[in-house]
Amino acid sequence: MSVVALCGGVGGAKLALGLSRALPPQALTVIVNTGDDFDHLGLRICPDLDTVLYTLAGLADPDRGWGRRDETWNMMEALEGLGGATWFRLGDRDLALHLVRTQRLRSGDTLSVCMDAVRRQLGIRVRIVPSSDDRIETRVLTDVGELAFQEYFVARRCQPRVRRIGFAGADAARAAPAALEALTCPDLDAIVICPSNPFLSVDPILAVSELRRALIDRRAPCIAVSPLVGGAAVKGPTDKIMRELELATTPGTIGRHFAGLIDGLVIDRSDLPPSALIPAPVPVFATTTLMRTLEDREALARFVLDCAGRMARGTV
Ligand code: FO1
Repeated sequence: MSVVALCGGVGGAKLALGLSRALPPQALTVIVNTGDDFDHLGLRICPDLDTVLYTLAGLADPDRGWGRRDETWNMMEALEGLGGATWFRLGDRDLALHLVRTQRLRSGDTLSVCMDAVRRQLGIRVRIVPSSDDRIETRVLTDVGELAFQEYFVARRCQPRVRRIGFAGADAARAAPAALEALTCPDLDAIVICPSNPFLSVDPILAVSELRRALIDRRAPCIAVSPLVGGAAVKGPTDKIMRELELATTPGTIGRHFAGLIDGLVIDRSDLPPSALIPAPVPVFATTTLMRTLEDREALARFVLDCAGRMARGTV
């Protein structure tokens, strides 16, 4: 059994956890967005990789959606006292990961090697792989100018109106070796696009041409899970960005956004229109996609894998 999940931050990480419990963990490879990554206080920060890592290690803070549980903020307090930048909050325990990663990268490790060492150290058997070991920077063009991702997302709390989203460095970025290998392996059974923000979290992964090509030439069914519930994002600015890009906040938009790359779309029952006919280019499967509990995460994972299995057998 071999499954690949494409994943961004918190929503994607929840389904990745569900998949890790519905599968033999070593059968799952999670390819994670690196467009949010940036250098801050001399450290290399990789938010979506860390959200997936902490989630799969059972260390994620259940409320914040990023960083570690049982966190303390003494370093932040001391930094404030020294007039340092505190707009982007780094917890004391979380800091250890940024220090280890930054030291490894400076010693010549690729991001893939670094994350593989850290996930093994934390006892995680799921492979956690960046989309690329080269730098890709999500740039958000807004009504107040072009913003770096964390400036848009954290400093300005997603308030500016989005006009266009770009991924600096993506054209030259090579796919991370383990990501390309996972997507092109002969015994691949399913590809899952997790319910992350398609525009901010999935597109930077697809901007890596080798990964997009591997999806176009896929050997296994690819199922996308809509991040919308009732036409709204569960968390984050997905529906706000859709409105600002003048896109309908419906599953049809999600299906069209991934046209050519997916074979099925999983949506929440609340997004079924009265006609139940979704103008999506692929078969649509309705279920409950809101994941409140661990059981919800696993149930959605099993549902998605069942859809992929039915598509592979041609029984859809
Ligand atoms: N998000 C915030 O809204 N405020 C923060 O202070 C913040 C700090 C932070 C530190 C480490 C980390 O891995 C993620 C952090 N995030 C923070 C989340 C980050 O902005 C992510 O890029 C988003 O969650 C989008 O995926």
